[in-house]
Amino acid sequence: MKAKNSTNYPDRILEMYKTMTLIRAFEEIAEEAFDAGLVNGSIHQYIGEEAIGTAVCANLKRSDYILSNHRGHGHAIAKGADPEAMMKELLGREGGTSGGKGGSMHIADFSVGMLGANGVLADGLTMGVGAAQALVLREENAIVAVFVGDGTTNRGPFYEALNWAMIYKLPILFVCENNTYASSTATQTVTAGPGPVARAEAFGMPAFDVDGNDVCAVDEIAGTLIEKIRNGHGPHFLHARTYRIKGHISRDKMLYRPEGETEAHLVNEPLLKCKDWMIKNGIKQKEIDDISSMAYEQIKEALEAAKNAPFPDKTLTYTDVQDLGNPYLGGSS
Ligand SMILES: Cc1ncc(C[n+]2csc(CCOP(=O)(O)OP(=O)(O)O)c2C)c(N)n1
Ligand SMILES: [Mg+2]
Repeated sequence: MKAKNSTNYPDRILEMYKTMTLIRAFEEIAEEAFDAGLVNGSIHQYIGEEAIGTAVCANLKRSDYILSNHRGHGHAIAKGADPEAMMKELLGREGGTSGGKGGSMHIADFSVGMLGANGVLADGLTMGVGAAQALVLREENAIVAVFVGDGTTNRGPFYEALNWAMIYKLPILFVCENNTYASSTATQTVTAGPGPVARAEAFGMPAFDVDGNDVCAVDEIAGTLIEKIRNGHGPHFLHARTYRIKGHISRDKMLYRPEGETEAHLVNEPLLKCKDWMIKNGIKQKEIDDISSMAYEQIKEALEAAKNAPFPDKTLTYTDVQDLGNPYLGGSS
């Protein structure tokens, strides 16, 4: 691992390590809550992929926007969403980021520019393009980053989004998180051609590849690309190689994986890599351990607060639902 410049390192690495640890703690404790029957639906954990969301968002401003996907907890935390409100959302409680009515795949916090997680693969891409188009029309000086899984690059909207973004030269960064799998399928076995970078380049989009487990490497390339986007150079594409350490959803026993594969990847996982870097660069073990304890403490408290929060009042069932009516069926338009 190599840090991009010496000016504010290692403070910057420590900050990113804090965020990564908070995400890890959130995902592990969310799984405990799920196993205890406190979470409806399913949860898709970001364990092993923390460096990507963390380092990309470290280069964004609060006034910038992100669009996420079904594996969105890490993106939300990295963009500054409140983990306690997120935990309440997972448990369907009052005070959740979406009032406790959306759950894991509908976490959004507009106050920090997190425009939403999303259960429909690739919809974040097209919505991200819409958001970037809106920024241009409103002459707002901000950019959008969209996170997309490797498997999702085989869906049609991926191509529509890249095409539109290039045609209108929109201020958007596409971040492909290649965690090797799409549910139970090894993505490479269902993906023609050389991969996502070549696909983005086919649209004339500058596209780059990075070790997604190396928070410094992601920080450096994301910083460069985001600056280019801010300076009016249009869409860019970042392909981050990583590995989904856990199952597709928390219940997934991963019977489709070759024996020993997960273990082989653990030596490369981003928190471990970052810890190695910090030790080699003079940060004391105690400081690292304290960051970790504080993160787990914070998330445990978030879970307690969520457990103690009431469910949303049933009179709110039909609020926050977009229903503009259908003029042809007698509704208002
Ligand atoms: C349009 C659509 N098709 C299928 C699914 C079911 N599904 C949810 S996640 C997933 C795999 C996604 O893989 P990838 O894009 O690599 O993201 P990852 O889960 O690895 O982060 C599938 C097929 C869905 N949610 N939406
Ligand atoms: Mg994947």
